[in-house]
Amino acid sequence: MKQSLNREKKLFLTLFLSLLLCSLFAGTKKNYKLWYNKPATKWSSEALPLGNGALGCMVYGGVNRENIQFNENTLWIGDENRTGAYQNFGNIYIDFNSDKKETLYKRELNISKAVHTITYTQNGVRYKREYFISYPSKVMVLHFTADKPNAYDNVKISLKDAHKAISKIEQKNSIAIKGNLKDYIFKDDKGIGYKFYLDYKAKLKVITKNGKITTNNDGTITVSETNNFTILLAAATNFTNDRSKNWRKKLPEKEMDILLNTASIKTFPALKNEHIKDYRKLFDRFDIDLGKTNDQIRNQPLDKRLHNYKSGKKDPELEELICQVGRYYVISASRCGLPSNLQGIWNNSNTPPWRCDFHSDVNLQMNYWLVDQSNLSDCFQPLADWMMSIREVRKKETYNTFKKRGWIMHAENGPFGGSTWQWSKGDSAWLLQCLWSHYQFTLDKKYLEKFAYPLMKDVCEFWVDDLKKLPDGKLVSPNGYSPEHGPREDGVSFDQQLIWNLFGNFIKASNTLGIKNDFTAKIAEMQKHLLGPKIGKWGQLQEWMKDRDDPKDKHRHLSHMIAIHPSHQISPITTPELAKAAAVSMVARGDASTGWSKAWKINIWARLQNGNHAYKLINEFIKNNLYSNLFGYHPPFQMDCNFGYVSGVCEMLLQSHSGFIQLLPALPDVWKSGSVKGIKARNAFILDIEWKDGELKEATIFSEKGAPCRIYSKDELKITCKGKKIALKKEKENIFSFQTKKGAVYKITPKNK
Ligand code: FUC
Repeated sequence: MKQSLNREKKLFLTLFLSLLLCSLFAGTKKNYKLWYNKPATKWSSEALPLGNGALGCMVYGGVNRENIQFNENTLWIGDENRTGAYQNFGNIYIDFNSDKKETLYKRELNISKAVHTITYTQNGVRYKREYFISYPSKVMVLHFTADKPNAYDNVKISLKDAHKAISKIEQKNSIAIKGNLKDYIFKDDKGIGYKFYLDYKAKLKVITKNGKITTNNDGTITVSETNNFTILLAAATNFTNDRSKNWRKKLPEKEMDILLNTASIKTFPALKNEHIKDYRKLFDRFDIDLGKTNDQIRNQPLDKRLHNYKSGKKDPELEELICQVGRYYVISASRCGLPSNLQGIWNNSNTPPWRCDFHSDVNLQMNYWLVDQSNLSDCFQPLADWMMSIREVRKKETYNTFKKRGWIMHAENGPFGGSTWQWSKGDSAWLLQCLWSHYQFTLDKKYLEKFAYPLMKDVCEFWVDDLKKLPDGKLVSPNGYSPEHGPREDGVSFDQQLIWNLFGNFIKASNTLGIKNDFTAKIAEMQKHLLGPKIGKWGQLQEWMKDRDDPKDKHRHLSHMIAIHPSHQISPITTPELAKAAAVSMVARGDASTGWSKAWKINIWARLQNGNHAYKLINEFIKNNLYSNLFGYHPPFQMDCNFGYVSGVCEMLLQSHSGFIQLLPALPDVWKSGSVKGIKARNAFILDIEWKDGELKEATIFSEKGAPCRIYSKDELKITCKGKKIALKKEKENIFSFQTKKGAVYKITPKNK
């Protein structure tokens, strides 16, 4: 009796405490979840991704057999002459020695914590699996528990290599696969084998508190008589992004053992807390609220929710979730090593579509548009590192082919600078637009000096040597190509707009670094003479120097729109006539297209300040270009569109490309009231913006570096800092400015409210 009273007291206390906690955190951070009530059967559309930037995996969540396919982001074939292909690493299989039917199955990826959970009941036992890939501990962690003793018996764990290396037992509780890609004959489209091969190794370690571990002759491990075991996995190659070392270092086998041993000494809760704390430092910086979804729709599994959305049901929280999932992919795929490729870091094939490469005629750039905007600047560095590492390879091929200084690339690129398929002359300038933009968001001068500036200078040199003077004195790119579209000829808008952008940014960068010399003067002069954007016979923005655009052309590439997004040569505020022409071209191209093209269109319509058109594309993208695991598709699966969607949403809520900030420039009617917190603007500002009934309610600006702030607004605004009114300087019609202090927060409200 006394015992049961005590139990009741305890129960009451627990309930009270959890209610208290719920009310404390209600309305603060949300737990974004992707959940389903059946295991995945298809890799690209159903399995769910985890990653720490280097290691990635896709989880199927099968009940009697778990399948975890994994990658390491440097496992590539290729060389300095050819793109090569990103490779599958292998699979972990766990056979549970049970074929009973399960009930109450749920698999759930919590992207607020980057933890994947699977729960089910089988034979009266409640089972739970928790998986994550830790950035601080650099290992994959798979943890298995059950609520009855000895619930796991005769569970067989295997590690299978995707290149046929034999699985071997090491140290009585570990399985390793180790190989060199030369053992695997890879031939490209022309039947030519690759000469450059990397060594690789993956190793998993099994730990159990109270169970038995036995090793088997076939290189597998069996776990028995326990209700608690953990699998840890580390994987690496001998790749290093250093050409002077022939791209190779020693295979870090010892380091892998140290990682596995260190992690195995920590308890599972300690490993998990360390991982969540680290992940949330990045993820929690940005929050978005686009409206409320009704409970009935929200409480459905995600596949059903997507189905409902397709049938026309409103689900603003799903639109929000797709934003956050894009950020989740960035944190999982771009924290170290190589940049995000066409599939982030996830790939289950040795001959993946488009080699899973660094496609530079729009796709790689799109992967990085959202990074600074959505407050993940720390995840940008892999792109800058890769650009730096391939520099000399690119210079060599460019010189051998064109006898010009500097460097350009073809559209398909690998980690060793091998670049194939079509020459796409504007691509390197386009990537440098991303690198310059990263400086603008962070004002990190050391980065500018070390990475962006020297690379910008290289590519400026190419164009100084390559540009051709027309009889009227205009400078054009000779024999250019509008990706992947039209004839090769002089003065294509793609090249012209990118060179204008590169030259202008180079001048700004030189001024920032206090560099003034003959070369900077030459670039400034040449920029003035570049052939600029032209309006053609049907009022369109011309894609080519010749007025040859076909109004029926529906091509997915929108290369003549770079001036609007991501560049700023054209905007409705600064160049309204050209912006109108761009809208004419965009209407003619239509809305239907591949995933990434639609995502780019969201960004372009946002820049054209047409929120309702941008939203139309958001709606169509969700309906037509997302698998039920939220991977975007071209088709096939291609992650650029997931990333482009997020930057599109950011562009609808905040723009800062033309030297001033504009709040809510393209708010669609459907997002009546809402907020975004932690969105970044150029000049190192972090903003919270709240709107109500389609209008700005309040915003705050946090100034990271104390830069001057310019704001564009048709309505008069009141700006205060710690309650004190800030005097604003009117610079031009609708543009006013004030000097910020480093670390200060400024509150903005409409004056008449
Ligand atoms: C570009 C696009 C294709 C595809 C490929 C990976 O070449 O034109 O549609 O997305 O990249």
